[in-house]
Amino acid sequence: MRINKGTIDQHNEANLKVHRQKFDFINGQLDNTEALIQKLVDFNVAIPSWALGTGGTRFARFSGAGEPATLQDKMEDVGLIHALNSASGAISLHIPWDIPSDYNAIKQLAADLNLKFDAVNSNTFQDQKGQKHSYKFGSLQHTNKAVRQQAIQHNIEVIEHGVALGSKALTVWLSDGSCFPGQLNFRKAFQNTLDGLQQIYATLPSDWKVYIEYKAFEPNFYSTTVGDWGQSLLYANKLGPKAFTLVDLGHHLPNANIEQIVALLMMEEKLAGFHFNDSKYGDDDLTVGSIKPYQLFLIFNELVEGMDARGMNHATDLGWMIDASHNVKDPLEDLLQSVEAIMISYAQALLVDRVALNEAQLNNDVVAAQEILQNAFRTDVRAIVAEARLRAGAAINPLQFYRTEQVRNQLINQRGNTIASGL
Ligand code: RM4
Ligand code: MN
Ligand code: MN
Repeated sequence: MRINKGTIDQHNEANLKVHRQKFDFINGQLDNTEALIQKLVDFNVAIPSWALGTGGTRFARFSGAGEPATLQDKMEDVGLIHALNSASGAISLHIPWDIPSDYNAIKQLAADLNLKFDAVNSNTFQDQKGQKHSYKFGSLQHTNKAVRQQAIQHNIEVIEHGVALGSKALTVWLSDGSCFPGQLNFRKAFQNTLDGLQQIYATLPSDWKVYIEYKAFEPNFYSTTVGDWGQSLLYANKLGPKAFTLVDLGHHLPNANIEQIVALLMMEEKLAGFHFNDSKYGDDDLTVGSIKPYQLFLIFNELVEGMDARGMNHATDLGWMIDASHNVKDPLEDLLQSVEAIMISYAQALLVDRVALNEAQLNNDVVAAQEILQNAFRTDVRAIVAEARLRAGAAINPLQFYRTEQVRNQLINQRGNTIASGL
């Protein structure tokens, strides 16, 4: 289904008065709101194709209704989100889950929905039907060269799909590792993986990047061959200038200082970008900002500081994506909440008084430094984010629109109770 622009206008008219009061109030307290709004208008976060269906755990999956069954449906869903928030203008595909049967039709659909194709993702963590060799004991790390070769070939094919669609990056997340001590020779596993990544890297088009995603554990529970940012950075440095480290917020051991990791990766010019989500324990893939909003703000604080120090374009120089899974929420509502949380944190980070913070740091004024950060974090910027949406032609309150217009019911009427492939 497509959202009617007239219905958005009606929604905005109905919400305008209250919105104006809130916006005028915050605008009166801030300087330079116009520049801030423009940055928010420009900022977009890609949606992964696998986050549009209900997810599950290894215990159960309680499927929703009206979920997308095809790549076209998934794109339509991202189009819906983008129409409502004007901040989700890209979709990230996972191969082979999302192989297009007709590239031109898919590209046309993307153009109609005003969507771009973000990074393409390879999958060597599952065996596919008819696949010759199993990935049970890893893919690029495997002790058997034939398995490694198969995984390399798959990644090369993913790049080819991406080229046909206009993507500019390959994201490699490997589940490779081991479940028990002694199972694996760490050094040989690393070297095999590096060798495979080098062969994949060699086939990257000149304007492409490869993102090396790390993850502390799961599905392997003893060691992971790209287990942390240090290992990812080793690979990225050895591969060359087109290779970068991707930070998925849920892929760290508890209490890791992610904002510090981000600052140092940027310093080394090796930060690829993000898979945003939130978590309490592990790779929980919860709604962004639902558990640790202050951490999200601190990450954006480092991002803004680091990007400005290098004169980077906030909107385009790093890869911004959500990587979440929804077990108990409507996936589209969850994604709207996630994008909103990202925009809020970004806006708050833009409010940080950098000059004053720098001074506080130079003077070792710990109290002032904390006050400066928390002043920004405790500013209610929601009306500014809504104003950016309004100016971009989207809805003042996307979630309210989604519920009032009963978008999910409309999707159910259209699609029925389809079972989709959420993770
Ligand atoms: C992994 C990782 C990858 C994603 C898969 C589906 O945990 O986050 O980014 O491609 O899940
Ligand atoms: Mn991820
Ligand atoms: Mn993950």
